[in-house]
Amino acid sequence: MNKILKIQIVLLICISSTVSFAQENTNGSLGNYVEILPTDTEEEIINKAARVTPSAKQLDWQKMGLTAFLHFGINTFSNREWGDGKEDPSTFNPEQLDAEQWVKTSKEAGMKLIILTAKHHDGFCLWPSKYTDHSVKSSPWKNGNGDIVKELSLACQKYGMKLGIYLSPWDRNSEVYGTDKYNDYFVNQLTELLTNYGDVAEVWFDGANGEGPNGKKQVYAWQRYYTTIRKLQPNAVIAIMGPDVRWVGTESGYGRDTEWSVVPANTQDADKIAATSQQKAGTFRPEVNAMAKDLGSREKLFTADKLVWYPSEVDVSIRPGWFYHPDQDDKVKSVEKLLDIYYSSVGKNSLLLLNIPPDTRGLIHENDAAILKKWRETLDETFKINLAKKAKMTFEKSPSSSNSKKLVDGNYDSYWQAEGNTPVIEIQLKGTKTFDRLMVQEQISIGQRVEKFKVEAKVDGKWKMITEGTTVGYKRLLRFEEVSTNELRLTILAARANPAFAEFGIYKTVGE
Ligand code: FUL
Repeated sequence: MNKILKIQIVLLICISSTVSFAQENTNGSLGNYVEILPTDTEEEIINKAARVTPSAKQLDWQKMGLTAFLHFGINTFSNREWGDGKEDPSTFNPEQLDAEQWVKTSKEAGMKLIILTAKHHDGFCLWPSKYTDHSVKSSPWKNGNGDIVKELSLACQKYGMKLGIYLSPWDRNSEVYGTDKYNDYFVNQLTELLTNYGDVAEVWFDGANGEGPNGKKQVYAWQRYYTTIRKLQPNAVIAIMGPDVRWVGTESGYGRDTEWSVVPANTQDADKIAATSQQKAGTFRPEVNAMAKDLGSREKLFTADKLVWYPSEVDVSIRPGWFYHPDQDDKVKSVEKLLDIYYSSVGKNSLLLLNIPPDTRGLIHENDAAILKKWRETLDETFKINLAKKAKMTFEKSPSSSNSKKLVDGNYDSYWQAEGNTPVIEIQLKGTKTFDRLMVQEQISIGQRVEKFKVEAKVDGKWKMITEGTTVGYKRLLRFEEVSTNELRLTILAARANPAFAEFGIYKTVGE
């Protein structure tokens, strides 16, 4: 290599490393994990926690807000929740299967990604895997020439929807389950799914781990699975039994009031997640509630040796079961229930993964589709107009900040950052407004910081508290009695560092 070229390369490396160093320092972020040193004081730990931020793929994932789950497979035809792996593939025949209907229905409901159960615990594969005959290729559907993962991926590409894959680690059909060979089998299947179907944005591993053929349990090669995914789909998040997205801990649809996305790293331990996951089959499972009350409080962080950004995903089914059962056609959750779930998941710093199971025809049932449509219309009506859009904001304790427009511009990326930890934002509305919903979003690329806040409205010349809360995170939605005022204020009562806000809104419900 000639000298000039060498110097140029060295210079280029220097420039690019300065650029990334400078970028990291501009907003103070430490990346999506940080080590805690034995010498760190409590104050230093909190300061570090406030500067742990999502990776680029975690941020993209969070911004989706709403995603769809499709539980579909041999269980749809045997009318069961958990198959035993002995099902006859000849029973699988969704004659009217229409992946475009799945995608259109989900898209109209506001979902940005669809996760398909490519293989559930029964081991039956919805794609013609080279590594087993227990798949669509042994079924009468399309004379064994069909591929549901392919149909879904094409439909997703057509309608601008992202694709996610659920591949059950627990496999009750595979003969090699319970041996090392199963890890090869699993990696081979992962490789097929992540190579042949375009971009995959989420890989979902549930925690159920049951018996093998001889009562054996599988020792899963998690790191090997993760390496395969990172190599084949570097932009995919790995959820639940994985390092990027955390199961909220319940299948009820209701997240925590206090939801921290920064938690001790041992929250990611596979054994711990598996222990709290579902252990029995069944459609009504109130026992599936392993939601620890507190994961990320100061006390939890003080005893950690590493902190990670590990955001919460709330998964729930629109029906009592994860799979379609005809006797549940009249048990589809109501619009009111789904609204309550929305406020209690998306509105509490989580992402909502809503299951809509296709039926034996291979279609999302009319009842589910009708409810989803009404639910979306109601949400759109409520959040159509931000009544604070033309407000004038003043920032007490941060007098030099003036750009209040950034909080109401509908653009998450622009934000206002306080100078101190406990700013007060006064909001002068343009005339008197009546509202009963409030939204506030932290700019999480700076960090999740708010620990406690309250909102007051001036009514008859006096400040009256209308709502309060603890964490904000990516998005906090609050519901309260309708109030009319032309002046309100948001007070941050406690925070881990000076918070940054991306958006603020007040709304009046219509038809809720
Ligand atoms: C669990 C599974 O056992 C259920 O059948 C369902 O797939 C749920 C989403 O995950 O671990």
